[in-house]
Amino acid sequence: MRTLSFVLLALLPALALAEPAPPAPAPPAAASVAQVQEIEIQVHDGAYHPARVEVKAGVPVRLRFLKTDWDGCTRDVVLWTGERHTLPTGQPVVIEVGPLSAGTYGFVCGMGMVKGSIVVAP
Ligand SMILES: [Cu+2]
Repeated sequence: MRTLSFVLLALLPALALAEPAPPAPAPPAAASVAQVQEIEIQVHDGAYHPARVEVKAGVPVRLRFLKTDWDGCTRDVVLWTGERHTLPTGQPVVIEVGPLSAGTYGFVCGMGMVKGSIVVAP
């Protein structure tokens, strides 16, 4: 019996090593089907967090603004297109921007005081 225990103990490390390797990670989805760059921007304390986001050109962009304070200054956000959205506290506002070409696109609060930008890399 002593010999058998010894053999089992001796085999344990070998058994652990013999575990099958984890499966290889799946390859990336074919041809970026329905790919969207979703960016969450939190709005509080008189600023956008983050105030500067980076995305890739040509891939649709979805902005998700979430205002978490009651400050009136950032109640509205105005996009570079002039489009204005009201941000109710605690309720995400999703804006489908679509694909952008390379460049920098700004957004501001309703008074043009608080600024944020989307930097689109080629
Ligand atoms: Cu403001």
